[in-house]
Amino acid sequence: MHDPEALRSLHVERFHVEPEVFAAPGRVNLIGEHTDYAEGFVMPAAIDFATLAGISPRSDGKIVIYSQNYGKERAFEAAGLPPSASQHWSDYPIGVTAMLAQEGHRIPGFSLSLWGDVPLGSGLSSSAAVEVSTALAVTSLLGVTYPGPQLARLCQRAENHFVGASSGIMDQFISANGAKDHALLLDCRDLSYKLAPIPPSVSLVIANTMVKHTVSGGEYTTRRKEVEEATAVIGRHRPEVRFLRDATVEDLAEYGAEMSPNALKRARHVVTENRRTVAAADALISHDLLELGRLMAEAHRSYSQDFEASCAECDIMVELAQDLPGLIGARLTGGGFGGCTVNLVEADEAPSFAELLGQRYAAKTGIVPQIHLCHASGGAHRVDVRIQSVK
Ligand code: GAF
Repeated sequence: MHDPEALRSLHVERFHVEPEVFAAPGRVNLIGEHTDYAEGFVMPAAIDFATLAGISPRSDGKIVIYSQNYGKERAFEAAGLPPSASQHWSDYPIGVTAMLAQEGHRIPGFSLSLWGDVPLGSGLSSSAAVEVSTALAVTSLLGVTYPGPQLARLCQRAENHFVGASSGIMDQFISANGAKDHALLLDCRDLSYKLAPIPPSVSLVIANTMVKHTVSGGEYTTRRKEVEEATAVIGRHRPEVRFLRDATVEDLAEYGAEMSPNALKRARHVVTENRRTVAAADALISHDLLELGRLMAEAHRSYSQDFEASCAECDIMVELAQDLPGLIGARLTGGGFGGCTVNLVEADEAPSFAELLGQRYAAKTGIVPQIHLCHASGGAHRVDVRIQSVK
C-alpha cells in the first residue's frame, strides 16, 4: 500500500522538515506491445499501485535521496551530478534531475524520499513511477510546470540517455497522463490519445508470474534492434517508411526475404499489433467485449510466437485463464520475458477468477503467484497529505 501520510512521517523523521508529496502510478498495458518505439499505438491504463515522492529544500547544496523500498540513502552534490548511471536504484531519480539540469535549470539542494508499492521487476513500470514522481517533485521545487506529455518525454530521456535503457514512451506517458476508469489509446507518433472507458462491469486482474522482467539490456534491446533491421530493409524500397508504424503486411510479403528470419517475425508482430491495438480500442469503446478478448488472444499469440517475448510461465498463466468463468481476454503485458499477464474479467466473477487462477498456476508450476485486482487510476499528481490519501 502507498500511504502519503506514512511517507510524510518518514520524511519528517529523517530530514526534520515537512515535504511536498507527489504520487505517480505504475501501469498495465491492455494491448500494443513493442509498438511505442516504432511510432505506433499502445493502449495502457494507469493502475492503483504507485510511487510516492516527498521533497523538501536543503541549504547545504546536497541532493540526498532515501528509498524506503531499498532502506538506503545516497547523497550527491547538486552542482556536480554524476554524468552517467551506476547500475543503482538512484539512477532513476538522479537521471531525471540530470535531464532537468541539461534543460538549463539550476538544480538546488533537496531531500527526496521515495516509497512505492509497484512490484519491482514485474513489468508494471515501477521505474516509470519513480521517474515521474521524482520529475513532479523536482519541477515543483524549481517552481516550473511541465505539461504531462512533456514530463513524460523528460523521464523517457532520463531512461534512454542516463539509465541506458532503450525503452519507448508508453510507460512514462501513462504514468504522467493516466485517467481514472479509462485506458488510453496513445498514438506514439504525436502523443495524441483517445480515452477508452473501462466499464464498471469489467475488472482488471493482474497476475504476476514471479518471473523477473527487465528492460535494460538483454532481450528487450535485441528485439528493438531486430525491429530496426526490418525497418531499414523496407525503408530501402520505400524511404517514407522510417518506422514500422508506416509499414504494411504487403511490405513484409514483398521485402521480407531480404530480412533475417527473426527480423521478419518481429516486424510481423509489430505491424499486426498496431492494427489490433486500434481495433481493440474501438471494441472497448463500443463495448464489444467478445472482439476485445479475441484481439487480446491474437496479440498474445503474436507476442509469444513471432516476437518471442513470452516465457513458459507467462504462456501457462495465459493458458490457465482460458476456461475460467468470467474471462474476457488475457495476455502477457509489458516488455516481456517474464512479469505479469493482464486479464479482463467480468467484475462479479473477478474475485473467484483470481483465486482459481492463482491455485491453478501454483499447482502447475510450483510457483506461488501474486494476483491483484486493480482499477484504472488517474495519472501523477500532487497529494495534499493533510486532507487525503491516494489509496
Ligand atoms: C517496456 C518499455 F519501457 C516500453 O517503452 C514498451 O516498449 C514496452 O516495454 C513494450 O511494449 O515497458
